Amino acid sequence: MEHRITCPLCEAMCGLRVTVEGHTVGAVRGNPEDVWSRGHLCPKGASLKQIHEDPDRLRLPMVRRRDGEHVQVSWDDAFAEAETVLRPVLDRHGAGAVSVYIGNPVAHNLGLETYVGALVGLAGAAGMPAYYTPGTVDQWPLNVVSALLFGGMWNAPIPDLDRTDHLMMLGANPSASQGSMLSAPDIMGRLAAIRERGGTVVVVDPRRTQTARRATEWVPVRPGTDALLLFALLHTLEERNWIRRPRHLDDMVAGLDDVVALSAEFSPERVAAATGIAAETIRRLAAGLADAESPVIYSRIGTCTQEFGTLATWLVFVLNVALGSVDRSGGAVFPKAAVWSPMFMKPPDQDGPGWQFGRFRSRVRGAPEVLGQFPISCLAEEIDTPGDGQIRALITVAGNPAISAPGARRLDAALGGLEAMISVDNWLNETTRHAHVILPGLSPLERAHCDDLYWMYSIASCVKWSDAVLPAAVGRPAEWEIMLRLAGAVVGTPIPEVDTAALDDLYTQGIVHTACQASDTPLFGRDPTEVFAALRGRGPERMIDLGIRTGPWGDDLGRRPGGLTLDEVRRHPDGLRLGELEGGRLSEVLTTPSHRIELMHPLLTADIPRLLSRIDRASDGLVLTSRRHLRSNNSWLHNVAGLMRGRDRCTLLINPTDAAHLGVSDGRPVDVSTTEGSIRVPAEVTDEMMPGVVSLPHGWGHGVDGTQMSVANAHPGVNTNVLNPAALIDVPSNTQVVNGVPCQVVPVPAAG
Ligand SMILES: Nc1nc2c(c(=O)[nH]1)N[C@H]1C(S)=C(S)[C@@H](COP(=O)(O)OP(=O)(O)OC[C@H]3O[C@@H](n4cnc5c(=O)[nH]c(N)nc54)[C@H](O)[C@@H]3O)O[C@H]1N2
Ligand SMILES: Nc1nc2c(c(=O)[nH]1)N[C@H]1C(S)=C(S)[C@@H](COP(=O)(O)OP(=O)(O)OC[C@H]3O[C@@H](n4cnc5c(=O)[nH]c(N)nc54)[C@H](O)[C@@H]3O)O[C@H]1N2
Ligand code: SF4
Ligand SMILES: [Mo]
Repeated sequence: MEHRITCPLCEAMCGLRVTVEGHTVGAVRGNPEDVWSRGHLCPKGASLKQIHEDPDRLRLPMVRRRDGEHVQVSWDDAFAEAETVLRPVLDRHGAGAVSVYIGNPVAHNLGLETYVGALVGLAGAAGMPAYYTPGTVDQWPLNVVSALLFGGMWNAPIPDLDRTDHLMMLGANPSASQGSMLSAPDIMGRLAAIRERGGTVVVVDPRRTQTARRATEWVPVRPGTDALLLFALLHTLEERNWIRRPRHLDDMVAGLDDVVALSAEFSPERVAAATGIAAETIRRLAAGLADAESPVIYSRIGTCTQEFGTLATWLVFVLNVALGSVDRSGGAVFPKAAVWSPMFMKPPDQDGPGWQFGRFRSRVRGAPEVLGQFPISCLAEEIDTPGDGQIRALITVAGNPAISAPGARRLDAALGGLEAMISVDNWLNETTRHAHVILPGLSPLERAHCDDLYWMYSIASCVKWSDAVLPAAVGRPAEWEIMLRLAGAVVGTPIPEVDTAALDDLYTQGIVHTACQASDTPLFGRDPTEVFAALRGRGPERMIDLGIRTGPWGDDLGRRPGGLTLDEVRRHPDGLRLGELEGGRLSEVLTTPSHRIELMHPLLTADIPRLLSRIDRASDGLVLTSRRHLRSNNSWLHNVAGLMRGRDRCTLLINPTDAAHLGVSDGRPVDVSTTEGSIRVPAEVTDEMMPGVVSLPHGWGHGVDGTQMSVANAHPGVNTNVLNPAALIDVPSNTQVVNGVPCQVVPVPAAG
């Protein structure tokens, strides 16, 4: 039997065909009929069978015995044990001593994505001070800039890849990542198509990645200085009178002249030394953008997780405005998501017309919150620093912060000291080894899937629903039910006694209620009782039914007969393609107070002096950056043997000039150190790195005691976040700096 599903492993959302004989998975192939991806597939998607069959993947919960060893137990015993460890903390200290860490796979997991909100929502209402996510080692600058400029933190235009004639890309390597905050199947094919139709692709990156190799031009940039480059581009556009002020943006933009005025200080000559890019190159890049019919600039993690991530991300959108490209075909266009998600609502605690920042501070370092979050590196100190409000219990949900958070050593130690730790996770790994109880979810082939968030960043309007390929074992709870159980526990019900069906109704009613009162939702003004009664099913299916039916093609809960419902979407296993990326949507998508794109904000301008002081700063010497690989997924696909074949990927990339200068030889170990820590790793000498910059992949550092990852542990690699300092932050957004970190590299003398 053949199933048609959507791959839940990355933002490309490829359609797959999975054959099954009995309960055994046969082949996994790209689905050529999928309306969205037309057959595209990468090695990760092809390994879903191996992920499912991984003998190390947990099928039963585990509890940690006194001697530290984890043993398998029944679900009843696991829930009882979770209650036993969690309740005393709640009784003694209340929810103020509890926190939650929400990891990356949550965004690709229907049940977790729709129900993790129940856990953090109820825990927050009960007094949990903050929850943590890898957002602050990822896209938080984009969220901040989206909120300020466009009104919603998940509301931003994406490059119209299929129509642009000039794409400038900074800090992104889709040849590995397959696209991020930009969903486009076969993104490399689309970049090639830009060049085939006579267009230009410019890649700004300290590393000549596979993406850069296939571009028209690679521009090596000194890490952390993109904001200087972007300001100098704006400066040049102004100087040459190349700023475009098209009619469609006339009344829709506020503050362009003010930002242009700020760019006066950033001439190409002035930023050349700091960025490592010659003034004439900057002027030529500006001319390339100005000459293009439909230029667009896109940036991603390399320009977020750096010293000036917020300013760089802001300036990308400023330039897209200055080039007249925003909301215009071929430029930076707002996708029209077919599925509405409650995530898109402004959080109810942000009740004013604008966005508030710094409404509360972290206990230990006094970090101001940004969009409700502290830097991820605060988690360790909040756990290991005694006092009122100390975190004593942690729930991790599909996350591996022991590897993914900067200052990783301290966090690893802190996790070991928790009074209660519960992990909802499918493997016994570097983080979950500290958990008193591990509650595993189903494999990607055992659960239904439907994306919501990523359609907000997609190059076409589609909707797809995937039923589970294989049945789950009898009695296994779904992850959304686990979320409800833990949520119920935090507000007082013993975990085994939580009535998940009743709590599901309450939670869904709560969301409906809030959405009916929020002016930025399609439910605004409607009767919540009526809305709830119109929904079908329960759990995540009901949530997605709500999202589809209130989306632009939905049946508006019965008011638009013939419109989409989840039932209708299910009848189309190859998906529904509803519309293409189109400009002309600005007035519909902006939710800023002025109903314009607001380019200026004190949070942004307050950071300009810090950027100016970067211009004349003496060289940082050698700096460390991060990278990804096509055959990994952050920290958790190293247990798939098929993806681990080939040579060691956890190496320090270093330019031949630096290597010669430091006495580093290819393939030989080096000691890398920073103010935070040091590690030993093999060097890979390659001119794909610009001089002065080294690169390590993130997500490694396996082989730790007490883990059950036989393949990963045989190829452990080292954890780059042992090196990335907890205290290095992009100030306005609370984002950790993992690109441009000063480091020393010393060759390890050969033994004997
Ligand atoms: N130095 C440096 N650090 C970085 C980055 C970097 O570029 N450089 N990148 C950052 C970024 S962008 C991110 S997103 C983070 C990632 O940070 P995390 O989200 O903390 O880490 P992941 O490696 O994605 O961990 C995924 C976890 O989910 C579990 N898991 C996998 N599938 C499932 C499932 O279906 N259900 C459940 N319950 N669990 C599951 C895995 O076992 C693993 O424990 O790392 C960040 N850290
Ligand atoms: N196969 C695979 N796919 C993934 C993931 C994975 O681990 N493996 N992770 C997923 C996740 S969670 C995310 S967030 C996305 C991220 O997706 P991308 O943003 O495309 O991330 P990377 O592939 O890490 O590319 C970042 C690039 O930034 C460059 N860079 C570093 N510092 C700077 C700088 O200061 N300036 C500039 N201009 N460039 C810099 C790096 O050299 C690198 O080439 O990928 C997702 N997709
Ligand atoms: S590109 Fe992403 S969605 Fe497509 S098969 Fe690979 S991992 Fe899955
Ligand atoms: Mo990420």
